[in-house]
Amino acid sequence: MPSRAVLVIPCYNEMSRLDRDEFTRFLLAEPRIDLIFVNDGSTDGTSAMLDEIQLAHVSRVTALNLPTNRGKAEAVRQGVMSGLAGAWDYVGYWDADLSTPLHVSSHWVDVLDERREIDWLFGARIRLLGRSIERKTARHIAGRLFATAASMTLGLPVYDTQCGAKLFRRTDAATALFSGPFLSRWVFDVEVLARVLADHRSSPSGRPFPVCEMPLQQWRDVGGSRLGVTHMLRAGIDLIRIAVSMRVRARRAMKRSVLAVNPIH
Ligand SMILES: Nc1nc2c(ncn2[C@@H]2O[C@H](COP(=O)(O)OP(=O)(O)O)[C@@H](O)[C@H]2O)c(=O)[nH]1
Ligand SMILES: [Mg+2]
Repeated sequence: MPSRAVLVIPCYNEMSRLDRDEFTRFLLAEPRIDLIFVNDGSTDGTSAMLDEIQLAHVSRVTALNLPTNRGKAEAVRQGVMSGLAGAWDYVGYWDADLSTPLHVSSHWVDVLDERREIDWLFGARIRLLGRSIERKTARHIAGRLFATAASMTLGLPVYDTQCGAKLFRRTDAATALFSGPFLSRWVFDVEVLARVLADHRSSPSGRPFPVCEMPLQQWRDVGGSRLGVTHMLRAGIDLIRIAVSMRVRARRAMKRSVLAVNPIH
């Protein structure tokens, strides 16, 4: 039996941006991949639009509604929890503006099928000759600064934590990872990596790190982003909060292992 996957699409006031025809084409062309749209308390007609899409594809599309706007992290988390509770082999999340084309997810399902040692695939927007990564210069620079800071914070050679396209294997570890709310509304992908890293360090099996970044052939900055300067400042502050929480968690784990070795203290 072929593997089945589901993509969570977080939507906040996406009525004018959501390319309904493209989603329909994808559903018809790719029977292995279903969709869960999460309406993040939108105030435009997003909710009604998602209900219509769901009605047109009842067995393939779910539309969840959050009554108030909770931010991308919580919208994704709610959708992912619902995906993990289903029977899909792989769960992912994908930005509604389709900056990363949907057909990429088909290739990623094949990769997870073939490479059993990998649990996570992250899209990476790397500008190289022969690829089409279209990003405004200011956003490219801000994005690269943030990505470098995130990589240093995590101590991992990750290139692009913030690409809105991710797919992962449904495992108990993944379920645990999404069971608690994220600290940050936007840079939760860094938290996801921090949690995967903590899991990996605590397992003595010596297996390879289970995350693989997938350089994209094509990515375009779709207009209408509501991510402004204040969000970017907030992202910086959130990165510091994540770094502090990683330290606290590592210190606690170290204390636990010292107590386990030397129970008298
Ligand atoms: N701006 C914004 N986007 C949200 C929110 N909740 C979910 N999203 C979704 O997050 C994804 C990325 O949003 P976008 O504005 O394109 O951000 P950018 O591509 O990082 O500039 C889209 O699918 C949005 O619909 C929210 O509270 N605010
Ligand atoms: Mg976008």
